[in-house]
Amino acid sequence: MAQNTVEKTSVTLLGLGAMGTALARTWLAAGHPLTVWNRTPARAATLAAEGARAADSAAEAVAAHTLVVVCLLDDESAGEVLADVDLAGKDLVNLTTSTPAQARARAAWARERGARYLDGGIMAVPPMIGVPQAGGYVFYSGSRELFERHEKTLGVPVGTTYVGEDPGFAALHDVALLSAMYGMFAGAAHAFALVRKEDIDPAALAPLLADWLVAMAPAVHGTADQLRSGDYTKNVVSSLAMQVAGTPTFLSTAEQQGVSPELLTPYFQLMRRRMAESGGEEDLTGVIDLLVR
Ligand code: FVH
Repeated sequence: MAQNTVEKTSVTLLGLGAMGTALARTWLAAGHPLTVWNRTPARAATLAAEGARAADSAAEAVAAHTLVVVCLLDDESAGEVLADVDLAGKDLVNLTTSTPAQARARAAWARERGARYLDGGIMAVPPMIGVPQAGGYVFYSGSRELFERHEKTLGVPVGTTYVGEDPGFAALHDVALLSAMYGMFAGAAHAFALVRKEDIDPAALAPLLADWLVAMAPAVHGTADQLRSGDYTKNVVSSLAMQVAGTPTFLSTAEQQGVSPELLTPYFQLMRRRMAESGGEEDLTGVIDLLVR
């Protein structure tokens, strides 16, 4: 029988929370030698039973392999865990959620300690890890060379999307997409609130809502096109004037349904301000310029 002689890159993983554990299992399943460390040792023991090597300290885990992946709660915990660890010559991949400024500072910090650095922003929840059809991926930024060297290994748990040499860009893309997600959740919360006291099954509204959000989502391409051209009247489908004229309907409906308008009003106020400043012929894109300080 033919032997599989392709050597799999060894991985050190620090942090075995819900996400770290999910990542670890995919590397183990794919045959990558894996050394793990976690502050609470029981979590490392569970993975040791599944084939990982559990190190007694973060320093011991980092010493084991060149590729070191960190998936901790936040930048502060990453700083604490790595504080006294020798990182010289290591390829440090930090999947801990950070701000762009934290990621840039952590990249400089790693460089000072002799490590190469890649930052990652995970666009997935743990059940999506190891399930390619779930559509999750990780944004990476920092050294392109480092990304390309480890792309295959990093792509084992979930897809990879490289967004540039600036180490802060992965975090920035991560937070940008998640911010849009919260806007969507806010809108959905308002929609469910509107029907809450009626004889309307939320389970019947849900697919209508989901389909509508999916149908509207491609509008972002038009927004991007207008931002690039600087012409916010380009290919306008629903003018700002028309949309501002519609806002009383939304506010009155909320009032009639006994629903607070507090999720809607900030956006409506921005729409009105923009219309007052630049007229109503353009699209909603001008609101973006009001947000940028
Ligand atoms: N889980 C999710 O849905 C999201 C999806 C998107 C990406 N995030 C980010 O991933 C990072 C890790 O998240 P997680 O889900 O693994 O988080 P937890 O299950 O809470 O595990 C946290 C791990 O961090 C360890 N830890 C926390 N503080 C310290 C510290 N001061 N020193 C050392 N380790 C620390 C914790 O250890 P323990 O509590 O088991 O001892 C866990 O290993 C995160 O950035 C998300 O934003 C997840």
